[in-house]
Amino acid sequence: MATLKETLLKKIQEHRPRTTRLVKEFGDVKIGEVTIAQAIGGARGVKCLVTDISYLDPMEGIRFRGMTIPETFEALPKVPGSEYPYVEGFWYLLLTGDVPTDAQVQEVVEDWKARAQVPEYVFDVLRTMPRDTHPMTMFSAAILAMQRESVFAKKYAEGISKMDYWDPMYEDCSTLMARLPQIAAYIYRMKYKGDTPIAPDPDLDMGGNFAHMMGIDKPYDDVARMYFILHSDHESGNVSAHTTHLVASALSDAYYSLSAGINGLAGPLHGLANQEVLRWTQDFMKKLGGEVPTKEGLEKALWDTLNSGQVIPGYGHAVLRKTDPRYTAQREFCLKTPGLKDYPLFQLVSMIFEVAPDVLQQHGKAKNPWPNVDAQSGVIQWYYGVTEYDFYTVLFGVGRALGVLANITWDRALGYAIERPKSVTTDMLEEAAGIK
Ligand code: NMX
Ligand code: MLT
Repeated sequence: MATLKETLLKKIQEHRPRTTRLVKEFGDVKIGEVTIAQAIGGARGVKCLVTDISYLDPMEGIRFRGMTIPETFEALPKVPGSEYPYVEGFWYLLLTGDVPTDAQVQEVVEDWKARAQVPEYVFDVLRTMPRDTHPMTMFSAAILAMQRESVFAKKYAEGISKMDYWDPMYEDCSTLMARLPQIAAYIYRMKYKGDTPIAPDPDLDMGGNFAHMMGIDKPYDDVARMYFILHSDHESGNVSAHTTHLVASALSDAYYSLSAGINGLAGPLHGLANQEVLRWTQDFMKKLGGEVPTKEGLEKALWDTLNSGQVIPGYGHAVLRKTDPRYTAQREFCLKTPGLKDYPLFQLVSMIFEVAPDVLQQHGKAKNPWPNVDAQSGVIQWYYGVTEYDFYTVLFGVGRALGVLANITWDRALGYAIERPKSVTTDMLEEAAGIK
C-alpha cells in the first residue's frame, strides 16, 4: 500500500502540468472583471484564488473534493461504534481527493499519534498567560510558539528546490494537525476546569481523544468528529483560509501561517460569530428569566438588535444565498438526538430560524437572510456541557486547520506565487468613474 505521502506526490505530479499549461498557454484568458464596488467592498465575488480542496456554490453550499456534506459523511470510513467518520480519513480525502480505505485511514491515525507529543514549552507559554486571556489568543500563541520546530523553515534555510517545498510543508502541517486537539483541550481544562488537564489516550482516534481530553463522555466524540469536519474548509476566500494562504505565499512556514489564519478566525464577523450567537441568545433568555420567548418577543429583540446598529450573529453570508448546509447538518444532529431535540436553547435557536429571515428581509440590507454555520453550533456544545462560549472559536479553529493546512501544502506543491494584488488611490477611482 502506498503511504499518504507517496499518494500525494503522485497526485501532485499528475496535477502540475495542468497548472503550468493554464498559465503558459491560457494565462490571458479573462475569468472576471473588478468593479469599484468590489475594490472598496472587500473584493466580494472577485475570482482571484484557486483551490481544488473545496468549492462553495451560493445556492448549494460547500462541497469537499466534489462531495456534499451528506456524501462526505456517507463515504468516509467510520470509527467503530460511531456514526461519524475518522477525522484522519477526512484529512486524507482533503489532501488527495480520494476516499481512503480503512488501512489508509489507519496509516494517518498512526502517523498523527507518532507526531502528537506537544512540547512542554508550549504548555509553559500557555501557563504564563493571564487566565483571562481569550482562548483564541492562547491557541494562536501556542501554534506560533512551535514555529521553532518548523521543518519547512529549516529545509529552506539549508537550501531546497522549489519542487520539493511541499514535502516539509506536509510534514509541518501533519505535525500541527496531530497536536492541535491536545493544545485546544489543554487550554479548555486549564482555563475553565480548575487547571485539570487530561493526558491523551494513545488508543483513541483524533475525535475520540479530543472528547477524552475535554473530559466529556460519548457521544461528544461524534460531536467532535462532526464539528471538525463541518468547519474544515469553505473554499479559499474566507478570512481564515485567505490569511493562511497569503502568509504562506511569502514562504512563511505552516506555524506562522496558521497562527495568522486563526487570528482572522477570531473576528466576530467570522468564526467568533458562534460565540456571539450564544452570548446574544443567553442575554436574551436571561432577560426573560430563562423562559423560551414568544415569536413576538423574539421578533422585537431581533429588531432591537438591528435598530441599535448591530448585526444578528449567525445570519448572513458573503457567498451563500441559502441556509448553510453546515447549519442543516447540525440541526439534523439535534433533531435526531434525544434530549437535544426538546432542549430549550435548541427550541430558541429553531425559533430564531423561523423568525429572523423575515426580519432581515424586511430590514432590507443583508443579501442573505439565512443562517450560517455559527447559528447552530453553540447549542450542541452547550448541551454537552461546554458552556464557556469564549471557547467555541477554538473548536472552529481545530477544524479549520484541516482545510487551510491541506491548502497550503498544495500551494507549495503547485508553486503558487507570493500574493500581491495591486492597490489604487481614491483619485484613480474617481478618474475611472469619469468624475474627476
Ligand atoms: N445582521 C444585520 N445586518 C447584516 C447581517 C446580519 N446578520 N448580515 C449582513 N448585514 C448587513 C451588513 O452589515 C451590510 O450592512 P452595511 O451596508 O450597513 O455595511 C449589509 O447587510 C450588506 O451586507 P452583505 O453583503 O449581505 O454581507 P457581507 O458579505 O458584507 O458580510 C457577513 C457577510 C457574514 C460578515 C454578514 O452577513 C454578517 O455580519 N453576519 C453576522 C455575523 C456572522 O454571522 N458571521 C459569521 C459568518 C460565518 N463564519 O463563520 O465566518
Ligand atoms: C467560513 O466557514 O469561512 C465562513 O462561512 C465564512 C466564509 O465562507 O466567508
